[in-house]
Amino acid sequence: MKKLFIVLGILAIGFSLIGCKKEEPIIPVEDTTAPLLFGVTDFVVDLGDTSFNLMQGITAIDDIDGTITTSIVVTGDFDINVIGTYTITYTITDAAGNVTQLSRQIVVREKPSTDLYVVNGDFSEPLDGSWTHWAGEGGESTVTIVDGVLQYDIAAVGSQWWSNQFNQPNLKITQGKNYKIIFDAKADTPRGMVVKIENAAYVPYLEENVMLTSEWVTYEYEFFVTMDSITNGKLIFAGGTMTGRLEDANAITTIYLDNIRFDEVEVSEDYRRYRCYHFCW
Ligand SMILES: [Ca+2]
Ligand SMILES: [Ca+2]
Repeated sequence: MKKLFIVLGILAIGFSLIGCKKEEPIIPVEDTTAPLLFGVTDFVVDLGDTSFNLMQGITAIDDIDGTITTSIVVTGDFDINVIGTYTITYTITDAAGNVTQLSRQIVVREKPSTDLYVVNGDFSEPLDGSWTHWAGEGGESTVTIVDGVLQYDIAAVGSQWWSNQFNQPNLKITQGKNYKIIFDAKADTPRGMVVKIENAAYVPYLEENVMLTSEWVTYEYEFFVTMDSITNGKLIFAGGTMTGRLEDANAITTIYLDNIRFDEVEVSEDYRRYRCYHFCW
């Protein structure tokens, strides 16, 4: 009898061991890693910009579930038609319940002015009342509008860079603002031109030497105003002598100008880097 118990006991242990082996569960890989949210960075958007939506540039990826962008839950008040700073929160949950939540601030701001500070920059109107012309110090030139394009005939370069001037007076320039002057230009024969914006004391807010080619080129120059605000700034396209400024740039030729714009713009990263050699703001 004792032996029987022992045998049964051994059998029971044996079966239980076999049973254990058979019942051993297949443990699934447990997902303990939360998904990742991309693109949740602070953003500035113009008032009323209906092309913007809160999911623009936002994605979510999970280690197990893959791309789950469509499962992102966006919370927070937002109104593209009301200026203000909004905090928007993005929440993503994977199938295993791991949650990632990030917030960002979205600033709805007044749209930067794109007013044409320059009047008649496309030469759709006569020059009188918007543009002025001057030649002296040996310079000789004339300006006329032909088919909506300014023709600036240089007959003599004169002794100064400013011996020939095509100007627009009374520009409003405000300290602390960032501007860009944009224009299309060419010359029958490649030639230099000085683009300058100055105050009544001839102090430059912007001064650039431009080498015009025989092909139309759109030129853009950005500048941040640290000097005083003025309402009598003068924009000058000068066709005098370029000696000391540009080599082989004094051709007697015709300069063509069109689509002159002077706009307030956001500081570009390139310009910020450039200016940071001198100072940062
Ligand atoms: Ca996961
Ligand atoms: Ca035009």
